Amino acid sequence: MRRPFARVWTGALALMAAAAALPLVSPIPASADSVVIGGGPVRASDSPWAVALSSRDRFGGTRSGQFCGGVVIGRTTVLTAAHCMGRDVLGVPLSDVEDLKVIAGRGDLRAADGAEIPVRRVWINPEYDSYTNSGDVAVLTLAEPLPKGSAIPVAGQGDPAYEAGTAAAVYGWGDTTGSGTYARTLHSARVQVLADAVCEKAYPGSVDGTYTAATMVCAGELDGRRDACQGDSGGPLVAHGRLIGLVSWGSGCGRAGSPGVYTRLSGVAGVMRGRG
Ligand code: 4AZ
Repeated sequence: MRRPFARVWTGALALMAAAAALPLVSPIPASADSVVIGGGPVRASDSPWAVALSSRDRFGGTRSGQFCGGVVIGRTTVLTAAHCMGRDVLGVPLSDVEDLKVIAGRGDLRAADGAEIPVRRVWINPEYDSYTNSGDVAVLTLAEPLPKGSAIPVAGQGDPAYEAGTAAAVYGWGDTTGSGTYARTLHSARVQVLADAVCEKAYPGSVDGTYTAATMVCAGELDGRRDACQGDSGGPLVAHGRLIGLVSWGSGCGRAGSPGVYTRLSGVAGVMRGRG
């Protein structure tokens, strides 16, 4: 696949999973100094809806097996990116992953606090297109409910939180440098919702994907610096206290002219409602 994170895990499989530091795969390191890219650590209790997806079998135990992010939208319902459930990320078909879990209430992946809840069911958006990256969402149903107050509301169609210029924040345990430095604690970066035209220009169609305004949100800063990165995929983009996006893709991390691209929740709500 095209995403550096995916390429790392695909080739490496479980052997590499145990390694503390992953090799640099992205050709151009981001300029930023700290997370997600250009953010900082946050308390997990302040964002209980930000969860980690884990498989120790696939990714080793050093960081609780974290490999993607997720977002709690109901006590047994977690959203993530469809591509996080794919072979390019997991290294094997999803059906071969026997210990897929959601980790909630744990900011520090080396700690043992919070809850680890097995995933009972996975729905992958049948309209997900791995070439354009459109419709990059999956719904996980948990075996047990998370505590009350864990869920974040989802911004519906027409919500002003989607408007360009809106202040937003992205959360994750992913690469903080663009060079394979995976965070041990939950980080967040402030970004802004950018006009669709910015991403339409940046991503008119290439091996990375094609920006499609109906199903994607463009966010970051015009001069780069603050962004999501490898390992943040599936995690939340929040504005006005509501979920507007899931970390999906982009070209590199924190680069001027290459904003982050997120799954637009209002754009996939219809297909999610109809899931069987
Ligand atoms: C990834 O590979 C990825 N800068 C996630 C987010 C971004 C780029 C790549 C956005 O998971």
